[in-house]
Amino acid sequence: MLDVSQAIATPPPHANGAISRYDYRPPAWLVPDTRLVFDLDAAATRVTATLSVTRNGDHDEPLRLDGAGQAPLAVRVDGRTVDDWRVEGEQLVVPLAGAAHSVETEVEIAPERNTQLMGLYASGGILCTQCEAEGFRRITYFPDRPDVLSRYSVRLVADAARYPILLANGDPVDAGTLDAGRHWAEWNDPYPKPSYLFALVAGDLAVNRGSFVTQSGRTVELGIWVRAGDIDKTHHALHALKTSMAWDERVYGREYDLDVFNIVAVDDFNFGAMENKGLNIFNSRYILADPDTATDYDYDAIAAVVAHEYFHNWSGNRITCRDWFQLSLKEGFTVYRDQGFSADQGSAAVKRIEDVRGLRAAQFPEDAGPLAHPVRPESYLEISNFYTATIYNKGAELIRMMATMLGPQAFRAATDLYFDRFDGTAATCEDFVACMEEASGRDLAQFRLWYSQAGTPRVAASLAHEAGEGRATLRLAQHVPGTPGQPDKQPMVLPLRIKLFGAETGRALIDEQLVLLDRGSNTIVFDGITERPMLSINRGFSSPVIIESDRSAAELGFLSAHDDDPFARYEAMQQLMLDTLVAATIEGTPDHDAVVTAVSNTLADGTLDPAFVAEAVLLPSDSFVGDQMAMVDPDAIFAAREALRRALGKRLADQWREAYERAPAGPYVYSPAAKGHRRLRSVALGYIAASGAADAAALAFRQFEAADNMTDRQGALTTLANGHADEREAALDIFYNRYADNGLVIDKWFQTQALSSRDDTGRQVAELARHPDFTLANPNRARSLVGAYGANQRAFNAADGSGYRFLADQLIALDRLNPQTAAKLLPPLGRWRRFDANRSALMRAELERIVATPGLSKDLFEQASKSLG
Ligand code: B3K
Ligand code: ZN
Repeated sequence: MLDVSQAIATPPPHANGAISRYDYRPPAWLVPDTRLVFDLDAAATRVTATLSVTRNGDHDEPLRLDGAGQAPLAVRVDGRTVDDWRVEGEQLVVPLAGAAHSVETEVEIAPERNTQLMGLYASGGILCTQCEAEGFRRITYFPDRPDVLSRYSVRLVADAARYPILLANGDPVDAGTLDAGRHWAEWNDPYPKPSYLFALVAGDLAVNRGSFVTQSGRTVELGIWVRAGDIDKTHHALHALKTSMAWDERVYGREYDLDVFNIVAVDDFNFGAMENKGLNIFNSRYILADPDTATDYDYDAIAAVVAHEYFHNWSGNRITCRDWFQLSLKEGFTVYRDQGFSADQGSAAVKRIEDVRGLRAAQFPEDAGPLAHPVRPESYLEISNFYTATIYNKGAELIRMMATMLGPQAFRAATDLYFDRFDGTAATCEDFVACMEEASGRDLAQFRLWYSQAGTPRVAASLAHEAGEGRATLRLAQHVPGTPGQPDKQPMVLPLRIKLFGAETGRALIDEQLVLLDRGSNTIVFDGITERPMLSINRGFSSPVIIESDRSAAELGFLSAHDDDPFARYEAMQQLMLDTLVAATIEGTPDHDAVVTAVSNTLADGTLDPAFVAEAVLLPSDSFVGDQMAMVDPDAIFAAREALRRALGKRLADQWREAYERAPAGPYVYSPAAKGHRRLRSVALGYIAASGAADAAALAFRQFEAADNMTDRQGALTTLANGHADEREAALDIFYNRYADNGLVIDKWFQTQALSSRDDTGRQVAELARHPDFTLANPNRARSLVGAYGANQRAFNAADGSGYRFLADQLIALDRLNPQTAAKLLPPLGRWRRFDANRSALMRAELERIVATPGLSKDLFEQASKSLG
């Protein structure tokens, strides 16, 4: 029997200076109530904080308040100025004699000089905040940890002309005017919350208002706040918010709890959005949309992020995290919830394919590289570095596996129990799993390994058939690869949905079964199988694992056309494409026939949803092919993939033309069916161009010019940007000039060029970095060029190391402004172990240069030093 408890309980060694999850101690002082007064000004904002504090337990510890970058101007205890306080490191330490006191501090901060975009900062004339994870300490002194929950009342004072709108968490209480053109507003949030959920916004904003009547009949006032000129681009977000509110009532029984819910969009934001209680603050790219400027992908992402932040009101705000090691408690669960929401808005199959594609693009490489960490990490230097695909997306897969094992009814009972039991508290991942167990009666002891063991499990699956006996034998063996600090792993619990199909008739030989692989290996025998069976495994991607099966190209081709699970169908096609590309890369002898036949069959199947077809016929990305290989040869992978694209383009020329023309004409509509047609059209256009057809550039340019929406326009631009036709420069210029004053669209202009498959992309990226519109100060812009280039496997890995040098130069410069965003862009340099000696030496040299940079942030230091290994 496996000893799981020991594996979980033994603390691993951690680097000096790192914070360990085993160091958790309850807070020495609690803060039941917090009163904040802000005298707002971009250059100098005065913050007065009055904390009612109570001693937590029997101890004589002083009160320790976290701060960062400011100094106390005054400290008062119970209304009297005191001077026996001290500053230790960045903490303010105040000796207190009694069990309860009122502690008041005053500080002055400078929002306009805050380039890190953490704490209180200025974005295009709007003052706004970002506090998760540890930004509140940059605003005022406070026990800045998620398990100190406090009721906040806030007074905002500001110049009425410059900042006519004053917003904070909770419900508005009162407002009024003052002398000298100033005004004030009071906000009160009755729900105790951790400091990371604090928010305020002051600015000249317009609002798109709506309302929502909750299931118990309360009316909630909704507001989407943006610059006046952007109001017309907020309808989709408002609609998504209302849909999310109804969905959470229906699917999880969760009702909203304040009288108002506000969302503010700002242009300078370190990530997607933030779930501050009653006052979400968003990166404008996840709010603003109209058909002319936003793609279908943008529309989908806006709905998903609006839903995600709204769902946090319960999974994150009403129940928060005890400490930051529990981050996936709120993030993994909330991603799972937003995935369910999006699946319900259109095609669940396509949504699942997109989510798995994302997991494989971001999380699998993380799990296989130097920054691998468990869903519940063991230690960190800088918590901002742990907002990762592992915490979010693998975390969501863990919830999904539990939901699969429990079934819908027990899972809902378990989430009800969790929300009920931990409402108003700061909880742990363990608390969540315990609710899953209690509500279902299922033992999840071994399943908990998913929270503590990093690495993507690999499952070898082989199916044998003894025709005479009518017996099929499935052999499964799992292996979890070693990861940094975790060389040896124990077997995990893998729920695998399995089905068998007959190789001759194609009919189902068994009903779908849920197999739990919880040992190193297992053998499952199926009787009554007279026809030769084919294996459909990990249907719906029921476990986030890598399946290594010995299925032939013929079997994969068959499954790609006939499997009754759409994900399995897609997966069979992907496997076939991967096998073909890996063989072509290694052996250089491409055999395209099986893929061409399978793609042809998929295109010809009139019963399929075009959105599904578009996903199924797309080749795996260069980097996903690279991830399958011990040593990545970016040029060979690129050549193999381009050759296969060309073969598909040429040999299926008529079918691509037919698919291209199939989309019904008419003005833009955002609906699942219309999206599917547009998607397939752009994919078909890409294959027509790949075929080398003489009219491809003209066709793309015609689409570019005729488009009444950004999806078609950007689809055409992407195709043109990959080529050398004259239309390329023309389209890029038209696009730039048309959208010169729209930052979000200019981001697309940069990104499309940085992702280009042309030979000279590296040189173009270097030139674009000198373009007057390029700036590292805006995270979206930095990501659109530097981030996109790092994701372009072939261009970034130019053999002369120019890509590596460019990235390191940009990161060093960005780190001085915004360490959090710089650290996020580092991972492409950490792949050095997977490349040839020349490239890996060049990458290491850049990592070493970064680590040796004087004044480097903790954020970038942690990522770069861990990447060196
Ligand atoms: N909770 C925030 C992420 C905060 C990131 C801080 N570095 C948004 C979200 O996950 O919904
Ligand atoms: Zn989240």
